[in-house]
Amino acid sequence: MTALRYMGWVTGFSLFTALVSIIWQAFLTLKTLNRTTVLLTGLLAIESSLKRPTYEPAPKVAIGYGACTDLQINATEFLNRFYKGRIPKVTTSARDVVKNEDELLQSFAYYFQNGAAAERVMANGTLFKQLIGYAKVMDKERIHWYMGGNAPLMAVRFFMEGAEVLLGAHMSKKLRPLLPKEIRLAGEEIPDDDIHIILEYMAGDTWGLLVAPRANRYILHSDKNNPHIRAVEQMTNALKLYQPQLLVVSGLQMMDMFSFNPGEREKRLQQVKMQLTSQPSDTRNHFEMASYVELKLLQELRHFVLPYVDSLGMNEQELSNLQQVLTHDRTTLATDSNPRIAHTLDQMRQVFINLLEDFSVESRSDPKRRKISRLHVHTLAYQAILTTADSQWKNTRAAAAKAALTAHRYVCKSQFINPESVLQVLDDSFATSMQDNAPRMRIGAASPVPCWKEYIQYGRDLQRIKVEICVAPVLVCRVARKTAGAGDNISASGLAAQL
Ligand SMILES: *[C@@H]1O[C@H](CO)[C@@H](O)[C@H](O)[C@H]1NC(C)=O
Ligand SMILES: *[C@@H]1O[C@H](CO)[C@@H](O)[C@H](O)[C@H]1NC(C)=O
Ligand SMILES: CC(=O)N[C@H]1CO[C@H](CO)[C@@H](O)[C@@H]1O
Repeated sequence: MTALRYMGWVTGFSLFTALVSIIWQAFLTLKTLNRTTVLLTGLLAIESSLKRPTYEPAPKVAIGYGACTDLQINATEFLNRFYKGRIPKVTTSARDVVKNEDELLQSFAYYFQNGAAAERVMANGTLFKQLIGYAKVMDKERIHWYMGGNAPLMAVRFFMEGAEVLLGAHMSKKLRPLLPKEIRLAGEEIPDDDIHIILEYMAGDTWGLLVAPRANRYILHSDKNNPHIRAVEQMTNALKLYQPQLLVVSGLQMMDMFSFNPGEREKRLQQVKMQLTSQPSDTRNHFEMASYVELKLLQELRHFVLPYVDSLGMNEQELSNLQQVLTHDRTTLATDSNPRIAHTLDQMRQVFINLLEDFSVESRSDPKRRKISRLHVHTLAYQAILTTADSQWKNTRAAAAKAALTAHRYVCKSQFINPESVLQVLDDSFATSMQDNAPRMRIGAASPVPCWKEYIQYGRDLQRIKVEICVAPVLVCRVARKTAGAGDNISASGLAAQL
């Protein structure tokens, strides 16, 4: 009897604790939901400030170079079907170039388990065709064909933001109709476009014992056209008449050394330099970074491209890589896919300083050099934009907000943002540097996109430059639908807001 009563008491108690815990959970969920709604409302309000008055002419933008067809496949489904049981044991080394199946599987495994974005050259044409053949026998609904290439994707985004657009690219008859007809093309018609195989995975997708820590993609290409950036000359000609406010250079990561005879690549980059230096000073030049693995190519970019641009766009890995090249003349492989804001900001300052120092040393001998005035870094969790204070770049805060909203809309594949589909990644506040006593900024209802001004010192004689930095939280999509190409949309929407 007493035992029964005792049991009843225990059940009652556990029922009570269960109830409390449910209510507590609900309270926490509500609190997060509430915070998301607050941030979303704030970001949307800032975005709406960007509406261009109708009497203002549309900004003119030009973008090079190249185009391709993207073949998007579910990575784990593809590998489990065609490479079942062939998961490599040692996955500690990453490869720049992939020549056979074993190297492909090793290289993929490395990035997959780090959740890091990768773009690799397939130096084996036979294997590349074979992979496309495999993809074609998969269910039609399981594979997707898109227009690809940094330049066309950014071009469409600029067009959607109301800009007038000139694109420098050779394209086939099949690809051209996928581009809005209002976008002007400088380039020729070619019989076949290059294809890029995009292996996409979500956080938690598994291949054997490997688990992806976050959503990302692994891209393989074996391009015949894009490495030679053949549209450069036509574009340089078209630019003489077109005279854009913004010239964007992208797609140079396709210039892998296997596509060139010695010395040939430099000649092509010389053409890019000529295009950049022949722009009047009121045309702003932007370079969109990408995943670069070859140190020599990065060194060539430092010589032919970086000195002649005003602005750079990149993700967190590209930032680390660029910083390593500028300060230590070496490259890094996969880095932390979710770096702290303080760390990213310090790297941005370092890159900014390095570029300013290069400028102050060499601008006397080369009057065409440009002084960097804008850096945009996009990560999964936030957008950070640094601009020289009082420069031509306007709306830095709104540009960061716009980029953050674009990131969510793109990855969730939805224009409408539902607070319930959002994962909160950032805390309520962050340090602005890893240095001791660095000021902290709050992200909240009062300031969904914190901005501040600070001085950056550079050079031996410690010159100072005033910059503005804005950080916008990304409302991270819970269920990523598409990650390849997100960077192009994000960078272009940020740039469009600043013209
Ligand atoms: C290229 O790939 C094919 C098909 O997988 C393979 O038979 C061949 O050995 C590879 N070539 C090289 C040089 O690895
Ligand atoms: C790929 O397919 C598997 C199931 O076959 C699924 O669990 C996984 O989430 C899918 N990944 C992507 C990126 O769609
Ligand atoms: C969310 C978003 O803006 N996505 C766009 C990215 O760019 C492509 C074109 O390149 C558009 O089709 C998407 O709608």
